[in-house]
Amino acid sequence: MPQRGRTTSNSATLGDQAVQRGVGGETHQVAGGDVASLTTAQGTPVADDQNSLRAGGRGPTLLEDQHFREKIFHFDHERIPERVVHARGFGAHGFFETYESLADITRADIFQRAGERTDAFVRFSTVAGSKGSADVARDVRGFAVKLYTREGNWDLVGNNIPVFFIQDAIKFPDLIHAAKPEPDRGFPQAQTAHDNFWDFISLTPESMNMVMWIMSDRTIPRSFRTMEGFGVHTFRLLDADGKATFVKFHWKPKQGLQSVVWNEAVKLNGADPDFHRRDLWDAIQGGDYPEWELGLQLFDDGFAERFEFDVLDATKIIPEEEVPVRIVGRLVLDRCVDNFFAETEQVAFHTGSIPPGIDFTNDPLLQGRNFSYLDTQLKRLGSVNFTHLPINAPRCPVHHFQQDGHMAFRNPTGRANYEPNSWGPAMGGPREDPRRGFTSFAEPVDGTKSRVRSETFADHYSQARQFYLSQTPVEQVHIGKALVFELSKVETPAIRQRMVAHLRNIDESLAQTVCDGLRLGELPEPAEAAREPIDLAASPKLSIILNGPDSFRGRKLGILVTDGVDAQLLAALQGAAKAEGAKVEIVAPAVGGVAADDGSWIEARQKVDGGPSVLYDAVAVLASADGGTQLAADPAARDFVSDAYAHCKFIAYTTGASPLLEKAGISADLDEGCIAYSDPSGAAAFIARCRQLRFWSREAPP
Ligand code: HDE
Repeated sequence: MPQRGRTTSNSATLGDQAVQRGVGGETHQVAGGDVASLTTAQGTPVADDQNSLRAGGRGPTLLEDQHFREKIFHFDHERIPERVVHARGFGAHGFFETYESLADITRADIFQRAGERTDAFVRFSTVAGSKGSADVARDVRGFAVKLYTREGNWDLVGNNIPVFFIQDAIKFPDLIHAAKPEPDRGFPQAQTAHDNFWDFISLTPESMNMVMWIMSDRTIPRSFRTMEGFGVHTFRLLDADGKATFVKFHWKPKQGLQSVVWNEAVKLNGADPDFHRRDLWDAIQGGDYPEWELGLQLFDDGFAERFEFDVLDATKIIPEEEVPVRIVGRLVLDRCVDNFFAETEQVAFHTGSIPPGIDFTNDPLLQGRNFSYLDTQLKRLGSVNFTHLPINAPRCPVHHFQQDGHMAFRNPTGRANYEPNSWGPAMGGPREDPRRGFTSFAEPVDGTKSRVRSETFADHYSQARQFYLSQTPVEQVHIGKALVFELSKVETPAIRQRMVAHLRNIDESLAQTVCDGLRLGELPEPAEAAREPIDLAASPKLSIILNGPDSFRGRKLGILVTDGVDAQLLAALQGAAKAEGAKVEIVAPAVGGVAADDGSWIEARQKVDGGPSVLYDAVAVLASADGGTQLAADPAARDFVSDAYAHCKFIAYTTGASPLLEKAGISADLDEGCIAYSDPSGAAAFIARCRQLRFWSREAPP
């Protein structure tokens, strides 16, 4: 952990020019030892930081108080513009490790040597909410990776969903305006459940595949650690001879996929608006470093020609069953930031930052993004020199003739600031390098200047149907419920109607479910389709439940205890969770803890109403007979078990907990997901059950 008064590792890379917080060079003695002398930003030691300079004890403040003036001036300018999208984010450092050389496919330096590690920084985010919004909003998650390669930074600025809403970047401002708070009232915050969003979507058939994804549990991930990441667009890899291979990038979480359920998400946002960032912080600080494997879908022109859809259309996936994902490396996040602002807030991603060996395609969304990100960095960070900030600075040599501008930290020395020049190798500065330098794929380009959408982008429903049909029945029910929830918040009946008309082209039974859920009465006529949808084979890789983990590792068990708790039962459960690599949090009627039956004292991490079961992947109620009766009288304890039950969690309980289960209304419905726990030998079996994460049959589809 950084300490005030010491350089953060981030600022340390600035070398001599580092601003060292509170370090004035000089120290002085206070009780307990030497401390650095507080100074102004100009380095002047400060004698009194408690009182502004006044003319007399009750007199006016004097303008000449430069310390006061500077302190308030700086404070007044602390905020920089938040990102126009992806404002709420959380970042961490780590590394990428290449498994094998891919020299036969790409000359990208990062993929040349097996076992080599490259520094990485990842920022996860939500899209629509502002910086202070809640983590578990229903939203797409940004998954932006900066790889500090030896031949320049590579920013793979992706999402946790492999498709996007729109096909052409020119629609991006409209999409985002529609999703963000409505302009007259300034709400709702971090929600798509409002008229403007669904108005735009229902008038934009190309968004239908994305609609299926965002209404699925993909938009309410359990953790950043349990989501996939996708580069979304088709890119190119180029080998040393300039030969190109198409590629789509995937990040596969080693933790397995996992999401929460909607009712849980709603409650989580109240219980812990920082749920996702806290989870990542805790995991990394606890040494449980999350990992993703990088997968490539590689294909050639022949496949691109054969494939049913245009590989330049970012509203489409290429099913893994058609082009398998080749795993080529891993990304490990092993270090939290030292300073949130310096790193997570100031990090500047740009899709245009790609090293030699990687190239773009003509995906019109990608082309638009390449234009946009530099602009946004200038607006947000205020200078063309944002690459001088330590978090953005390449970790390879940088030589060029760009100069000056606001906040220039890296300033070239010597006389030459242009080329060609005749100052010779020693004095003349850098020169272009035809061998190592970046080259674009030599793609012939010819066309009539026009504003047209290619016919090959016209199918808007087939992959939406494929996504829906690839889900398990439980997941299909969740999609239906999410649509009913969101459209029920829409006040204009015609918009609800228009959406159901689209759903009829995706799946008739889904359309009927949503129609019934909204009590629309008659099903509307199907929306007119630019191209008739076709039936595609289901792709099991699209389901979260089918791609979950086979372990409870990295998950969290909440144990609700009372005075008189059986110490042996508790210890056995804690031991079994630890053996699995899971975390345990003790919840009690008071945070001070409880007295166990053997006289030992058990400290709690949460008081029960601050530690609701939504914070945990599974729960146990270890109550003594008296304790169970007391818990039964506490509404927060009743919610603890009834929510855990409603969210299909595994529940272990002692006999003493019976009054609580009774009062919470679940004792008559106890199922195989509720496990009586009266003997320490049952602990391992309970944790083994938790590996399934949820007891889904509890919410069996009707
Ligand atoms: Fe972005 N996007 N985007 N985007 N995007 C930004 O850049 C933009 C798109 C994504 O953690 C902005 O620095 C346009 C797709 C992520 O800092 C901005 C279009 C995908 C992040 C911008 C898109 C993304 C951003 C706002 C239309 C998934 C957060 C602040 C074609 C593949 C990065 C910023 C971070 C951020 C523009 C569409 C991912 C304004 C014009 C598709 C993960 O430049």
